[in-house]
Amino acid sequence: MPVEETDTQVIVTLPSDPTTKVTILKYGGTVISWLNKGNEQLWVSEGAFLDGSKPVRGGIPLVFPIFGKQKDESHPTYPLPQHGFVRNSTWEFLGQTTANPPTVQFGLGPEQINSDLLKLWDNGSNDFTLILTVKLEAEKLTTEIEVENTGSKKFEFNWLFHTYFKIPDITDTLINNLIDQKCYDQLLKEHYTEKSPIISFHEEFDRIYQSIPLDKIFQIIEFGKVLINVRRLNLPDAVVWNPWIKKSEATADFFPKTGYLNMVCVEPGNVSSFINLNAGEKWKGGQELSIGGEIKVQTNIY
Ligand code: TA6
Repeated sequence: MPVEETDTQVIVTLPSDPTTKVTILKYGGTVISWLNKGNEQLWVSEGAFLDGSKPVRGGIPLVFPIFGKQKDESHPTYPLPQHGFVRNSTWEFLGQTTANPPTVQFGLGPEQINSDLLKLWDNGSNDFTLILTVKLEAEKLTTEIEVENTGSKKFEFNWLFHTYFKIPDITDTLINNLIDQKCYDQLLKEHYTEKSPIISFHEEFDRIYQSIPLDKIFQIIEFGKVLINVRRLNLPDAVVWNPWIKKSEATADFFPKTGYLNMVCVEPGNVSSFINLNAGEKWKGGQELSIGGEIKVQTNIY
């Protein structure tokens, strides 16, 4: 069955290959599994809560209307919890939009959001509709979001797909095509230009790469082989994160504690600035995740 709905999940299977499927938890609209020919591509903590009690630690949590924690006390998103309130709200399954490639949609509006959380944003005065589209193809998963301002006044927001990729070993993992990009290092609290032709990991890593040309595709590489390609659709930024040892140990739902060795987050978003949406306007952004292929060096590394 190409699309199966349970009380809490929707499972989409590729008609041509029953071992290729994607599972979306209605809570948070969180993709919690992407099997490509039976091989899991996403990392989910063994301590993740899948019962709707906490945002999922892993998969593809959704971040809106604020990335991180707002530091400007005067900003309407200041009172909101880290990463906003859509990863901890239950989305409505809207159904299948196309048969091949199988594509499904989920919707979220103010009425589905915890009222205590909703009123933290502009006193609950913003009206909006979010539509999440998940498309499954052979060797490829695309997730897109459409944000519509259905209210009578403008608002501004961040969006991010907080994608956790499953990898064999972070110490053998490289990410390319970020050289010469401006970034904000969340650990050093500094802005600088990335000088490494290829990113490698040997400690906690938490950088927001900003205003990257959309033709830049990030490749997660191991031993000269492309594991995953990350292409952004209308999302200028990307966060790269690995919690490493201390942060993993300090994060209650992060299990096993050695799990940092087997995951890396590459998170397409619009987080270094806000998207302004006037009443009646719509905005769209997405990520296209594909498997394998040739290494493409898109930067001048010589
Ligand atoms: O995307 C990276 C990041 O902002 C890190 O700074 C870290 O906080 C991570 O998100 C996880 O955040 P969470 O709220 O899910 O624990």
